[in-house]
Amino acid sequence: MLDGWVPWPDPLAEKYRAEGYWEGRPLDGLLRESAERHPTRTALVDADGARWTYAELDLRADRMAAGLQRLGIGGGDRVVVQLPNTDAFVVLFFALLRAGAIPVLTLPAHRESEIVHVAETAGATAYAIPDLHDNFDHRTLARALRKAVPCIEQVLVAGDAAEFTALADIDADPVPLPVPDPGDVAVLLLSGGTTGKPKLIPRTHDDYTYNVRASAEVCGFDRDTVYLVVLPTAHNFALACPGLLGTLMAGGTVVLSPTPSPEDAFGLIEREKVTATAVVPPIALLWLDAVEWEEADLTSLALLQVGGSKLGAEPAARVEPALGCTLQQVFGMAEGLLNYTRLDDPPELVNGTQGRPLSPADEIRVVDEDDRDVPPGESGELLTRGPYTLRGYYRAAEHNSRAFTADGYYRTGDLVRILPSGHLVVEGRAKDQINRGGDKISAEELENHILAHPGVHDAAVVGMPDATMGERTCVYLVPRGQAPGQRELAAFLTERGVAGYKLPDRVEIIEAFPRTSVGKIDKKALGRLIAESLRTEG
Ligand code: J2J
Repeated sequence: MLDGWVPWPDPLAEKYRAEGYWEGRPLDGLLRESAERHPTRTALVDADGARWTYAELDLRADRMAAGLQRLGIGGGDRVVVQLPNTDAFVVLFFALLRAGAIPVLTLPAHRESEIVHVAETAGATAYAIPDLHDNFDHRTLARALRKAVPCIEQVLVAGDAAEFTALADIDADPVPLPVPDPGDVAVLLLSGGTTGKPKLIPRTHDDYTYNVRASAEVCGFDRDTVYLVVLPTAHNFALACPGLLGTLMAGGTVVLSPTPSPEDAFGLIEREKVTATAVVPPIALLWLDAVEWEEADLTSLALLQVGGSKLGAEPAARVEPALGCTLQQVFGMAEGLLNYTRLDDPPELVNGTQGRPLSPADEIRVVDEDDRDVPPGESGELLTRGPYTLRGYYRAAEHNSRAFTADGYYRTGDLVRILPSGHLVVEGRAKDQINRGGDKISAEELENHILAHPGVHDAAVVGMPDATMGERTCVYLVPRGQAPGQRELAAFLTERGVAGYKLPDRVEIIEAFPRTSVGKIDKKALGRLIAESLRTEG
């Protein structure tokens, strides 16, 4: 059993088992069971049109699992996985589970700063990468990682492995595989983060399998579902809500799109007769426009899930007429709780809310700053606990004491109000985070990097409103001598190994920060200041 994670208290775990939320099945079992049920159906299709049946995918995972064991990878080892939307991700994900290892899922955009921290925190022994992706050589990052984190013993590469191990060579005749305790951690997901460093989210076989199964039910996934993976496979939304795992559980077909661009995605929707997909609002907006000029047949598309940041009611109402499919708003989090609008909800709820909790066992509270429940219908911070919501971040005892209530509710940092129907409307955010079109940026983490610049005396990162992205990132700097401009700062942060999506969109110089009555930087005032500047600039 992995140490350093916080399990559910025994009475709750027993309740979730007794009430059938947790079925005691290993997460990889969803592929095994579908392979047994319909071995010859198509499980996976990549952008180039390569196809794998369920039997083929299942066997590839078994063979790679045996190969991983031969390399000494298994037994609770943590493996940092950073692979783009390719079959290599899918096969490795199941192979790691079967070998008894724990995938630690990172995004292709992450760089040295994030990967080193994640590998260190996870105590990872291996790192899986593509050779080149998006003009970036991940093998260079792997070399830096091995220097910084000596516990990384192996680097597994999809493509040209250089001095490392090629994923294609990790192949051996299937061997009997260990059977995991379903109550144990299956996978570690990355949190959007509100603190100086990203946090890891432990998800167990029981809880994640339930997350996938209940999501697939609510979204009506079945063997006729053809799901297009548009967001990174490593993102909880595209992976498990219901995502690629929900599709495989239902016996449908997963199609991998290399990017969310209309050129790639629309072409695949037409070619593979895709029925469902999930995107963030900026992509939804782009697609709504792109139907005007992209000549693709999208008639197969029945469901567009949109989540990750708030979708406005106006574009929401345009989805069905423009794309000819049902819209589903999803307000989810890698930490657990998922809210979905239901497929038969009336338009005012589908377009105007962010859905209602997935599970009857989800417990939610909306509280004021003193943790007191607000009157029904009023706005406050959302707290939640339930059968698929974490009880603590991995190896983060000190942070956990603040991020959870004494009775185990997770403080989401989201401001919501609840309608009489039980649907939630996201009204804003109490956490110090920027949501840049679904990409989450911890203000504190970015500020810490910026403070290392010699021309910066102090820094405060705030969101600024943006029509497409919802918000973008603005940093207010109090200079020390010559303050860096936006481009210099971007180069400095890139050199430090910060992911590209975290680079500030705008730099503002200020002599001194506005302060709250207790002397903290008044970020609300800074947010108003930049919003006002944007308005006057028109
Ligand atoms: C407003 N804010 C939202 C929404 C997430 C499905 C969908 C999304 C995520 C995700 C996910 C929002 N409107 N519709 O994991 O499975 C903001 C909230 C939330 C945070 C979680 C999934 N949907 N958000 O976005 O872990 O602030 O997960 O707490 O990346 O995104 O971010 P993340």
